Amino acid sequence: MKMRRSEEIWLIISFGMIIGFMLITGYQTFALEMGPPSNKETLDPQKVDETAPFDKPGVYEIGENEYEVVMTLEVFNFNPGNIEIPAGSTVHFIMTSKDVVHGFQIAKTNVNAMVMPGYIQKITQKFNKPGEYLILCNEYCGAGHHYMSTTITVK
Ligand SMILES: [Cu+2]
Repeated sequence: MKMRRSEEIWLIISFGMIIGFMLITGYQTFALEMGPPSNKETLDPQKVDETAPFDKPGVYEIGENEYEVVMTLEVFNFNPGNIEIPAGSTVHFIMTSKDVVHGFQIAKTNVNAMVMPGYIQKITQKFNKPGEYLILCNEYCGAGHHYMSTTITVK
C-alpha cells in the first residue's frame, strides 16, 4: 500500500498519542495509586446486626482528631444519624446496607459512595471547616427515598 508522507506522519502522531495516554493512565493508576477508591470486603447482608463492627454502629474516637463512624444504612435512615465531630477531624466511614442499594453523599465535600448490601464500604474524609454538612442518599431506594438524609456537624 502506498501512503503519502503526510499520512504516515499523522498515523505516527495518532498512535503515539494513544500509547502516550495509556502510559500516563497506567503510571497514575499503578505507580501513583490514583485509581478509584475501592474496597472489596463482603458480609452476609442477612446478618448485619450480628456482624462486627456493625453490631455496634456509632461514632468512635480512635486517635487524636481521628474518628471511626460505623454506620448501617436502611430504608430510610442512616444509623447513627446527626453525627457531631470537632473541626480538623479525620473521619473514617465504614458502612454497609441492611436492605437495598443506598447512596452516601456529603454535600460540600467530595464524599460520594454507593453502599450495597453484602459489601463493606469505606471512605475517609477530613473536616476542617466548622458547619453543618448534609448527608444524602443519592440512590433511589424506595418510596421514602427523598426523606433519607441526616447531618454531620463539625464544631
Ligand atoms: Cu436510601
